[in-house]
Amino acid sequence: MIYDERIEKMSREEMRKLQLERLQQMVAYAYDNVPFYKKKYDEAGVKPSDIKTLKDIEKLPFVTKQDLRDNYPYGFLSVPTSEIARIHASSGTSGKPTVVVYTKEDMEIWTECVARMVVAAGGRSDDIVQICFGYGLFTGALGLHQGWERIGAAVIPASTGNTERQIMLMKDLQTTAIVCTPSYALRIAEEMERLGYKPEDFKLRVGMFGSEASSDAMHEEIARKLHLMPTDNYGLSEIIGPGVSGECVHKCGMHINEDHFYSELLSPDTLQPVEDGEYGELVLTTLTKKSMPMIRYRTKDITKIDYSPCACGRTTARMAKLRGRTDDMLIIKGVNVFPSQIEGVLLTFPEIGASYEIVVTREDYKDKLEVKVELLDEKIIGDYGAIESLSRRIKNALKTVLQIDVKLTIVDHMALKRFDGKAKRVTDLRTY
Ligand code: DLL
Repeated sequence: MIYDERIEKMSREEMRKLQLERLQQMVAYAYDNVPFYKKKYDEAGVKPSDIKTLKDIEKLPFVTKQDLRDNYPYGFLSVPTSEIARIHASSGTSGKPTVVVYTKEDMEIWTECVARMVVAAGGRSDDIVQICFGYGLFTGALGLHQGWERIGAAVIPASTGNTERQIMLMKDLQTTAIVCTPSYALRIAEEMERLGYKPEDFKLRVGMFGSEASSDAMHEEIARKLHLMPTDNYGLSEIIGPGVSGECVHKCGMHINEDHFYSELLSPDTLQPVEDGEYGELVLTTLTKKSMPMIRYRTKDITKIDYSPCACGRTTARMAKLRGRTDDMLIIKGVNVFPSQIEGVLLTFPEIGASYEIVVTREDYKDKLEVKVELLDEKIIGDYGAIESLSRRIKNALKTVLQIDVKLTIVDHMALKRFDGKAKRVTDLRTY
């Protein structure tokens, strides 16, 4: 099944033509309505009328997450606040989130984009779907919710946590589809086993997983343990939330909603386009967003793109599973964690030194975060009760900021590695 054949099976020439028309309109719209773009383009000496081909997009400056922070909260808004229909936000380093807004029209586009992905993933109107993403400012839960609702499915807004209760709902309400992070899907499978259930005790058949990286092996394990068809889907708050791209059941890359999002792949070093088929940083441009146009937004996500037609009949470009990110943002159990957030907490404890090390591992598909710190306070060296109490206080403070559990290891002063140049604080041992 294809949700919108006209778009999803469009020839490459037609798609390129549609993208160019929309890009020209979007650049002019942004220039006229968002002072940020006017200033940047004037400084760079480019005018909206310079966009004569899609390649001309390369003349335009980039937008980064820092630009969004600098213009917090409404600096990129291109409509009066009275036209805002929804506000979401993603977590940030400084305690201030990145705010993203939608007009009624944007909400409609978002819903359509997710509905296409749901159908591509095998979703049907007779499905009962349990959304196990956190409802709130995060775009994941409501974004997927709207798309499933649009195709006529029954939606259970279960939200996150309380896995035993999730499983009870899944069984009693005869859930046929689940939406969550891939690691949470495995957590559910583990808990089902512990409770003595077998996959046959459930009616699950479809799983849509996203918001964090997952490997093919992980999907195979989910399929084996939950007896469902798992697919991956990708998105980011700044662009729309979930709905940028999603796998079909052939699982050979995530189909990009190209009529709404124009993608470029650039070398993060030279910022020039990579060769066809090579990995590069994904740079996205919203072609239709009314409230907060994003033109050449640097996602920092590394992927590659395949333009060949897919066995499902869709002609839209497919992006490969992400290979990583160019910046230091870690995604742990689906939660965005910046080393600087950890550093901020550690610095409030005078008993420990300024050196620290962050180690991320993945055991049984579960992310684990370890933070190593050095004990400075000579008064408590050898006093195990005092060290234990300090450790508990640091762990609690980290949990409050990060919202995930941290393993804290306190080592002797000078036991951690020192650096001459730039310090490497993070060791990510996950292989995905
Ligand atoms: O995670 C949007 C989303 C929600 C996508 C639910 C899919 C499902 P943010 O919180 O802004 O938005 O985080 C965006 O998460 O730049 C990627 O680094 C990462 N990410 C999202 N989807 C995937 C995926 C949502 N399928 C950041 N695979 C992005 C790997 C992903 N990483």
